[in-house]
Amino acid sequence: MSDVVHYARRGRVAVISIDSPPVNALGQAVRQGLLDRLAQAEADAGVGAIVLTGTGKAFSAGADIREFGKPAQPPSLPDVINAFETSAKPVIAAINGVALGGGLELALGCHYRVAGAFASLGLPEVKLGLIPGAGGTVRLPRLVGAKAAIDIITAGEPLKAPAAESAGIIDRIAEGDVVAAALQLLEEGVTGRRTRDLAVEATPELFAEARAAIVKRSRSLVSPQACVDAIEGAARLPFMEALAKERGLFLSCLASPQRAGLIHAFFAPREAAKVPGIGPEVKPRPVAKAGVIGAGTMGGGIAMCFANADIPVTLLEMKAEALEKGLATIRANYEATRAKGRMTAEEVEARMALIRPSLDYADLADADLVIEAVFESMAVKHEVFGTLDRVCKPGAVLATNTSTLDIDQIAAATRRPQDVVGMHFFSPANVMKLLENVRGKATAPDVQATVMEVARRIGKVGVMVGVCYGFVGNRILHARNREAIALVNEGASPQQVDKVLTDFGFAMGPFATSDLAGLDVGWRIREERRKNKDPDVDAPNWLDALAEKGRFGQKTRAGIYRYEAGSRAPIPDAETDALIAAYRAAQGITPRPVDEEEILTRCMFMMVNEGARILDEGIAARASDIDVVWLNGYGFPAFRGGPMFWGEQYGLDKVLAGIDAFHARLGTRAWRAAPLLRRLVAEGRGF
Ligand code: 3H9
Repeated sequence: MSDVVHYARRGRVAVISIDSPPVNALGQAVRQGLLDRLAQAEADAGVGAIVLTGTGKAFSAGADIREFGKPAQPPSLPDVINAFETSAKPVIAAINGVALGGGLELALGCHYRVAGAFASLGLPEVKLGLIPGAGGTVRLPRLVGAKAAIDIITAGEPLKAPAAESAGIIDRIAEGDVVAAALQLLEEGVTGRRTRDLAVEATPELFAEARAAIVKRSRSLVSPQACVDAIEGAARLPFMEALAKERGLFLSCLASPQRAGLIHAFFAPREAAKVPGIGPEVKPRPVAKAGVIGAGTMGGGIAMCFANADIPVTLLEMKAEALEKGLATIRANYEATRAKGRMTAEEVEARMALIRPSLDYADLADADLVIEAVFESMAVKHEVFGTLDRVCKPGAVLATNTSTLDIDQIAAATRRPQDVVGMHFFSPANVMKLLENVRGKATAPDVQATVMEVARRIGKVGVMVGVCYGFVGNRILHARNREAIALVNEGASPQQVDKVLTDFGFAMGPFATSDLAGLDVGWRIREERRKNKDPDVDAPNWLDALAEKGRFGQKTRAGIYRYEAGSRAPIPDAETDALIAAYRAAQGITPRPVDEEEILTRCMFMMVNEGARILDEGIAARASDIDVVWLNGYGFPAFRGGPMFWGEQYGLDKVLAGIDAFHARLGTRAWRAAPLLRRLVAEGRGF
């Protein structure tokens, strides 16, 4: 008999419980166990009713995602759920924790549902490029109506128990023990009531409206439309036919590359959390109090991350005026959230109270972690870290938010380089998910464990990387942007390049992104590097010419594009075209038509090639870590899985052949193939 599904008798009630840690996923053994235990309960003449529950934190997180893409093993989940629904004995789902995907579908097949107050319930399949495939699109509309079902299923966001109760998904919230509440319901004399027997409420225009809304929201994705198709099937077809239609749509989504990309995007951050060489025996240092130096946009955003996670944080500035300005910005951000109804006035005050303003380094003496977010200059960083070394308590983690400077050089300003680490947040820090943690040569293992743990606590996706110029994210960004500029130099327009990349799925193209970030930033850095006779810096080009004219991007309403007052929509501009034309003429370039295929492959191959170098140098531990950086920090389309995953799907041999061809044609240093890529292709392996 199954050891992942247990059977116990409570008087005349059989309690079937799923016990498959960590999340009670419904893999083959669990599915078989469920059927066996149901048969046992049905055969047991002393049993009058059945309660189905989960052991541990979860009721069930749904289908075992690791089984997708492998040959299907019977029994199928829809068959298991149908068996529970058609049982002659009343079946109550006692939802003790998360009930997601197939887990919720299983509960929907039960005759009644009781949930713990902290349970969360949802059908998140759409986030994995799927639709609910075990009756969710057919049973949920019967309980909540087609409109609400479309909203819940196409958003994929879980509902807390109270919301699930008011929507009609669950019958009751348990005050205490959820199995006891299910037994209580049975004592009240409930009998079998099947979801399949209910009708679906839907208006005729609902489905067309839903499809149109989805096109606006997520035009590149296949599965949200398939969800609507399946729910429409539920409204129009008899129950069993609707189930068959759902199954067909589920299987076609399962076979899609979008599903593969999104499931990679699901597992990759969980892998990234396991830093090679930092096993579970390395305990993170406790962080009860944090400090942030610099109350600018970055520092203020970082301080908010800590306050949001209920961790008191000291925010240090050198001048009272800058401190007040920083605090006012933080308050304004919280007030904006409150205005949207997502925070109460009390919560705003509670968060503000967690941020302790200071003008004195001595106030950082008791901080467990200090993050510096001051001006990007090695001299300034040295001064800050020298001071931190004097004032901070022994064992405090000293972190820098630098995006360009060498962590090892910064650490050299202290007598405790083992405590120094990079924590590279992305702007706006309180919003962006990525936290690129950077280990220096001397960074202690428990300091690395600490910053990964802090990432988790403040709700970020943490990735550990090594030291190099730009680390993982910006290094690939620079390589990709340099190629985008080269394409324009040769004859493409900025809007053409941007369109190819937004059609690929990026939220914004490289040039629109540069306008958002500000052209002045890169221009000043390049000017500085040119002054210092840096051999790697490019000669001045049309982007420098734009910046020289004061066209800094969105903030000056003109950059590569121009912007109408109050709008962020980029409008192509003749002045930019003229500067590009002048640059081409000065360089003796005759512009040529550049097609979409060339734009896409040159940008993408460049990313894969730079990623392969990063991997070979050990800057990233795994290809999927590079994907995590780009998925969470740079708006890479999740359904494509990240640049390295995309490269593998495209075929590394084809990527290499393309790189070699570009090298033969364009001859630049950047187009030399990464040795790792060549090795892998020769060995017929992937990353
Ligand atoms: C589906 O149900 C299809 C059906 O409609 C139709 C079928 C026919 N499978 O996230 P955590 C692993 S599609 C396999 O760190 P938390 C996870 O990788 C499914 N493994 O914990 C990790 O492993 P490791 C729809 C899974 O507490 C460990 O469990 N369901 C699954 O922060 C702990 O996970 C979903 O999309 C799974 N389903 O969050 C739910 N789920 O330790 C996906 C988790 O080796 N899951 N793992 O790194 C979640 O959203 C979160 O994991 C959950 C727990 C909220 C449950």
